[in-house]
Amino acid sequence: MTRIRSPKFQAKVMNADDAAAFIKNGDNIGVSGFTGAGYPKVLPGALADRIKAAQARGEEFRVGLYTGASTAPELDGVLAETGGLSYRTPYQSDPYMRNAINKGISDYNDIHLSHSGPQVRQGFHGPLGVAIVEVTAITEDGDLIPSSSIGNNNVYLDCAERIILEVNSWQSTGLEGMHDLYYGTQLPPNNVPIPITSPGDRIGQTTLRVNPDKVVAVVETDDADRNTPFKPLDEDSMAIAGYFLDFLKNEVKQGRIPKSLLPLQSGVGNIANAVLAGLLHSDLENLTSYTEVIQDGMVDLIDSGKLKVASATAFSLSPEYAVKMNDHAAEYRKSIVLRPQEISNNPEPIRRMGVISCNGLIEADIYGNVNSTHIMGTKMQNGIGGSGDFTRNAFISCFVTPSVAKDGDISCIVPMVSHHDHTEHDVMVVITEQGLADVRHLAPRKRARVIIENCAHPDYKDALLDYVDRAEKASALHTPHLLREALSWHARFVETGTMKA
Ligand code: 0RQ
Repeated sequence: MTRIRSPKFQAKVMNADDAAAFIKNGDNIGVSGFTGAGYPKVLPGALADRIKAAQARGEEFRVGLYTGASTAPELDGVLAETGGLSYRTPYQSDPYMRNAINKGISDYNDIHLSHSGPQVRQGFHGPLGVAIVEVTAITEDGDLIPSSSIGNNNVYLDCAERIILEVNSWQSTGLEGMHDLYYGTQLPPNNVPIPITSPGDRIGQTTLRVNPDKVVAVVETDDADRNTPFKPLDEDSMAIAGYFLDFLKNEVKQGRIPKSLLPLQSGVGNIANAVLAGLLHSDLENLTSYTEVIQDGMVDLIDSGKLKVASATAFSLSPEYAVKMNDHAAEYRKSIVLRPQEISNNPEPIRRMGVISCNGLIEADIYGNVNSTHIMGTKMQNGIGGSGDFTRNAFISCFVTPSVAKDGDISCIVPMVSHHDHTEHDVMVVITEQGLADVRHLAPRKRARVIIENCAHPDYKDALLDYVDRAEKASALHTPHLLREALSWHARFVETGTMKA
């Protein structure tokens, strides 16, 4: 049966090249896609060709790209490669995109994921010319069944002047009913409380609304989502996961959180996956998750019966697990809710439900400040993503990282972070393969000792302890620092290729 059940939309079916002709130089484009899920598969390539053809004629053709979060080479990659992206927001992680950002070819506005939709809706970013949104199907009534991510799709569909839909028959029809689209949120001063008190609460409708008069083109595809397999769990990831799980169990033992924990948020990547694997082999039960992305480990937890319900905005699955999800989506939708990112990452339910957050970092300093985004303080890696939304509002906020990077030449625990994403006021627990620092009740001087003793790599421990000893002797301030020396660790790496003295 056709996925385009409304005759009104069938009349607008065309190929990707013809659809791309609706995009003009200078447009801001709001595109679906969150990690490797639910991004348009064929339109970006057709747009890239259009940009390259204009460049060959010596004409300017540049567009601004708005997404849910990072996407895939078929979207960020092909467009960034042309040099035709004037602006990019929010999170990205594509090598070509990163290069365009760090070379100053594309302006990057690294805003919190929960802010990105409302800011577009409010008009802070100017008009949105085009929305390009992948959907699973279009109903008889002209409603859109979302695909493997929602991200900012509701906002882009509401705000764009022109809309191009990609109907992807690779996406499972079993996804119908898994999504929860909340249209109650309005902009200030008309906001009302978001009625979520438990991760599985459904508060909206299962389809995306769209004004059919704004739809200029419908394109069909059957290309698969692009997801990368997870690396096999290494020793360091397993050690980090072990410390995190021991910490959670002790919180339960102390009576600070319930036996079923509190809703868990887990960042992307291998350490996060190791944490989920650790939960699978633990005796914890009746778990819930209020997070951004559903990873392989969460699917395993659902299969085992340990995870009762997971709320997110997207899947971030390996190819093997994406196929499994496609085959069994109708069953998984009993325990998975996909929401717009302005809801999945909204501070209000995160704070209300007391989420336990766990995210990766690039470096943490001895006082608990965290840099999640900038290599050596200047080069953009990916972006803040949802880490700020969750960390700032979590009941317990945790960060995980190997203690060293680049084969030990860089210590991820430093005297002072070279860029600030999460302040000491928001960071409660830091975990490396060396151990765990719970700094919730500690003043800065005590925090420094605990972070160095528990988290720093032995190759850097003495130098860090020496730094705090001398900083404390030199000044009796609340947060002792030797300012001239604080960032010299980074300078040393830039000059010599290692932070080792
Ligand atoms: O470099 O790629 O050249 O090998 O940084 O580091 O160890 O592979 O770590 O993939 O877990 O990413 C913070 C970037 C960690 C991620 C970050 C180098 C290292 C490597 C990547 P190479 P790893 P991960 C929900 C939450 C922000 C968004 C977020 C992230 C590369 O977790 O983007 O949390 N977080 N979202 O060698 C210099 C250091 C370094 C360093 C690592 N101290 N100095 N280089 N590297 N530490 C998800 C979403 O929002 C969708």
